[in-house]
Amino acid sequence: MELTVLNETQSESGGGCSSSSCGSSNDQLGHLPDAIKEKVHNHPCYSEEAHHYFARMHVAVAPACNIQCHYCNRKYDCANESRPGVVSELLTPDQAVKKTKAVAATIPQMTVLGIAGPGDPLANPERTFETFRRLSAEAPDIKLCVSTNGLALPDAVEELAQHNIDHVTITINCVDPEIGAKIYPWIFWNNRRIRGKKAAKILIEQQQKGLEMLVERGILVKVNSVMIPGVNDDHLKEVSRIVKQKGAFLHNVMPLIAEAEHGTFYGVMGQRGPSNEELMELQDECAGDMNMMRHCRQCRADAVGLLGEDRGDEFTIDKIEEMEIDYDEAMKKRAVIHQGIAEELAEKEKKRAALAAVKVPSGPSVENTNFRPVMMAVATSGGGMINQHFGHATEFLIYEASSQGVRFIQHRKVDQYCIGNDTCGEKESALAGSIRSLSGCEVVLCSKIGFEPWGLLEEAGIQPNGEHAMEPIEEAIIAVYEEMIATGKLDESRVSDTQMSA
Ligand code: CLF
Ligand code: SF4
Repeated sequence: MELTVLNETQSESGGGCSSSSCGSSNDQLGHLPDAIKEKVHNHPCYSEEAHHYFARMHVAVAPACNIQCHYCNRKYDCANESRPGVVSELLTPDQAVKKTKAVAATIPQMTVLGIAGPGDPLANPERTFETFRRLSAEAPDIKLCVSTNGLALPDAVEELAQHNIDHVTITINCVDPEIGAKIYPWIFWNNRRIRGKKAAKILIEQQQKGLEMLVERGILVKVNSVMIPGVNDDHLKEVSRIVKQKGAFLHNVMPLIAEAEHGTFYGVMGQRGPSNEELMELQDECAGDMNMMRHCRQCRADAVGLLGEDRGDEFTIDKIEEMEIDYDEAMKKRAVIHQGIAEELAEKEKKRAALAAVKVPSGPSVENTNFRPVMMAVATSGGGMINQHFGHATEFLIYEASSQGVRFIQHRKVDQYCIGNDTCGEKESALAGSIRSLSGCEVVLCSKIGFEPWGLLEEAGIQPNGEHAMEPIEEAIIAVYEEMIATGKLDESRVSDTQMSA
């Protein structure tokens, strides 16, 4: 048996295209043409692997919106690309350019500048395009990216293409106006407010037209969809099928975030979001039709840093005004660091190829045998390594190991139990919350873990493991899975290939 790291297509087909059978690379980008690989290899949202190494930032230059979604109110970030939370500062294009250069000089791993709100970037075309125009001239080594609800997209495609914007996200929650009317109470179109099914129909037509126009021009399109249980959850499989057919590159199904305190319609009405399991199930079902993004962090419209971290506080307007930036010098430094990451990734790829040739050392009975998949949680602070203390994790990455290999499934947010207040019970509840968030996992890999959480995790049937600290994530998961096989932990679930295919 060979264990490898699966890309989305391979995992979907049940491991049908392994490296040994077709010679393709096993990383997530291995199956793509070179021109597309070039566009996505350092984009943290378009490449799952890149998000461990490269950072993105958003500049909040777009306050207005031309539609209303039931999961948003204007006081909060755009739920297209964010979690609820007001943006700290709205920027002018000039401030946005300064901030981008300051971040790029300070965080050389920053490769992508996105405009994602807090309203809709294309409903604020002057501010959005002024920012893009200046950045494409003054910071040419940064990729530009935009996220939109799609209503104004067809009219903006030419200008997006002119500024070399290679990545566009459209939030498409439905292709049926009946369903759309339950998500969008109104749109603002041709100087009029339009409501109900008629509004949803116009929005859907504009989104689909915009998608087709972008694909015609070779611009990569990612489609975001908000999963709203009981409203569009079943329907999103159809959305996935259609956008794939039209040439979208990636589909990102995100969970609805709705809390009464956000003041959104859904929040106030008690509309629930999906559970981790429901989200995973839908993503798996949609994956039959296209590549799925599973590492989205629903960023704020002013997020800065690696996905999942937010360093925005380091770059407030007053702080960047005081910074002296020599951008030419910064570009040289960035190029060296990017080259170093490229070498590290090439090295990782070589190791993957070597791993693919490793056989599980547990005797002939393992050959031609499948074992049940095992879900494992990982605490990491980036770099694709197991390098975080269990108690410092604010999220866990969830992987599935199976006879076909390792695949990333989702991330789960948690509160840091170790900064909770010992005296008022917060610590216990945060720890209990962390353990609950790992439901379904059998192992948690971290760099270190305290005695108390160790015991509680074991009681919950989750094996803590600190033996693979500072090792690459996939290699460690493969090693743990192989050990579980070799020590007979998966014996009760062993199924022969003949039974599997029957
Ligand atoms: Fe920003 Fe969006 Fe560009 Fe990424 S985010 S505009 S594509 S640079 Fe990324 Fe954040 Fe998810 Fe968006 S993790 S919310 S998908
Ligand atoms: Fe809010 Fe974005 Fe919807 Fe506009 S498109 S209402 S900003 S979520």
